[in-house]
Amino acid sequence: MQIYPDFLDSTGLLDDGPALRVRLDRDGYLFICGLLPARAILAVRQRLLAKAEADGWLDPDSPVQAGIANPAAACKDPEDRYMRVFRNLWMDEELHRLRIHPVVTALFTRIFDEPALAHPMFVQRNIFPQTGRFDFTTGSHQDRVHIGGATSYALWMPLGDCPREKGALAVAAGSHTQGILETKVGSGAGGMDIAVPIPGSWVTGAFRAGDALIFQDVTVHKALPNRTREIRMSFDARFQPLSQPIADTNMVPYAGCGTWEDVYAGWERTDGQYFWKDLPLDIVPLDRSHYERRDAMAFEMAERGDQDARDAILRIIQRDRSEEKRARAEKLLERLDAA
Ligand SMILES: O=C(O)CCC(=O)C(=O)O
Repeated sequence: MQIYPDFLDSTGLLDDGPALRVRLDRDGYLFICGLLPARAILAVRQRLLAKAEADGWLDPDSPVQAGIANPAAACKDPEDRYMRVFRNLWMDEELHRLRIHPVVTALFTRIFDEPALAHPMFVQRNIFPQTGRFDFTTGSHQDRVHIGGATSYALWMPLGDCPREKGALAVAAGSHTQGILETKVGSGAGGMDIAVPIPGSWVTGAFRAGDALIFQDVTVHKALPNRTREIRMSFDARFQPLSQPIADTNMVPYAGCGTWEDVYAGWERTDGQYFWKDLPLDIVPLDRSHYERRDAMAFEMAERGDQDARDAILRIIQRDRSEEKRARAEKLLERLDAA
């Protein structure tokens, strides 16, 4: 197995917007230690673990805070049994407040040299341990095809310590200079992996609670496999200069989590709700051509009985706007499952 070098640590540049910008332009990523207080991250981890435990995701014989997975519960986005538990995790109010923490907003404002917009939509991930039967390791991909709009930047943070073997994220430093690369159907998060040789050089590292990885939307990245017994919990949020267009799909809650009213219904406090509502936003439609190409490939693979199409077919069933595509995907899923 190839051992990737550690991230270049940019913590020392934290207060220097122009230097952060130069480094982000050069490498396509920034790694910053202790961006958020560990205690804030661990508090959210505790909240999500309590919910995961209540819904059977954790080993009943281990302490909740250890986050040890119940192997029988292993599941992944967008399966129904994942979504049933995940919804409740994603809606967590303290989790939502992390991406608009004043330290985060100030950092992106320094990087952009103008007010930063945190996308209302963000992702929370729960990666069960890799086994012979189960694997949901994120493959090599770029975010632009999913996020659209103008150039945006991801903030990836594990909810708790995340050594490499727990499925830390890796980025291909310098891979952001070649634009959008050709994709193929993938089985990890996002469902669209890079199909061509990846430019740049892979780097990764061990994260402590509060450490942050920031990367551009065409920087190729992937996760390392989760070889521990724990569920790897993390979140990733997107940021962009406020003056730039944002795709409509970033304005709604995570697919399958209802409306913002549904999300906020269970919150105890209102701070952080609708933080974007008075901002002068330029909302544009998402360029769906990348999804259309992925779906055409997935249909063709599924027709041939290729099980690697299964996750993309599931995504079409759960998330596509076209009834006709959803119906075709349902039939193909039945066939794949019967095979
Ligand atoms: O956490 C993961 O496994 C994937 C994260 C990712 O792909 C992203 O933040 O864009």
